[in-house]
Amino acid sequence: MRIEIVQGDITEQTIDVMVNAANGMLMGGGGVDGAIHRAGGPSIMAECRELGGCATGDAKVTTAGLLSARHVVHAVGPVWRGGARGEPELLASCYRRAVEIADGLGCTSLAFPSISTGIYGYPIELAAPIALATGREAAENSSGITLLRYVLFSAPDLAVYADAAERLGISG
Ligand code: AR6
Repeated sequence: MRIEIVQGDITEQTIDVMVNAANGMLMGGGGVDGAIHRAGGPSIMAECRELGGCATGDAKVTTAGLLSARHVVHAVGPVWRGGARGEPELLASCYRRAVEIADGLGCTSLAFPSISTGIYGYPIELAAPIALATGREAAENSSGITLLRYVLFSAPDLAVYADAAERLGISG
């Protein structure tokens, strides 16, 4: 199992499963969600409308439209409310569910954005170790996941993830 930490636009990745940082309505929005729906085209939203929303900490799957992926897994991260409202568990659950869903579909690779650390305000220094450790654990418990790629939009965000990876003994 390989873990990659890269800087870039997640919509430009070629991967089995592209993970979206969605909201509970699955109705699109700004940030990475807006970028995925823009680049993927309207078929993804048409499928999202049929899913009936998604609970925080969970994820649901659609096809990937025009993206270079087989599926988009729409994960709903927690809004940061100070950290004592279950945010760490809910964030971990997003990464776990995304890996489980991908594995269940027979996929082997996932690309993640930094869920909840944009509009939802989760401090990235706290989110990065959860994203990396939970993803790694879920992949190790999976039957066939061989690659997790964390795609960070900015150089400072990349540095935070690289630092967290080093602390966790993950070599990029
Ligand atoms: N590729 C990779 N990362 C990106 C991209 C991109 N194209 N665009 C933004 N990011 P956010 P959240 C980074 O706000 O905090 C939406 O409206 C961004 O810099 O996209 O989970 C949804 O509909 C940040 O580091 O997601 C929800 O309502 C990270 O992606 C809400 O935002 C996540 O930022 C979800 O908020």
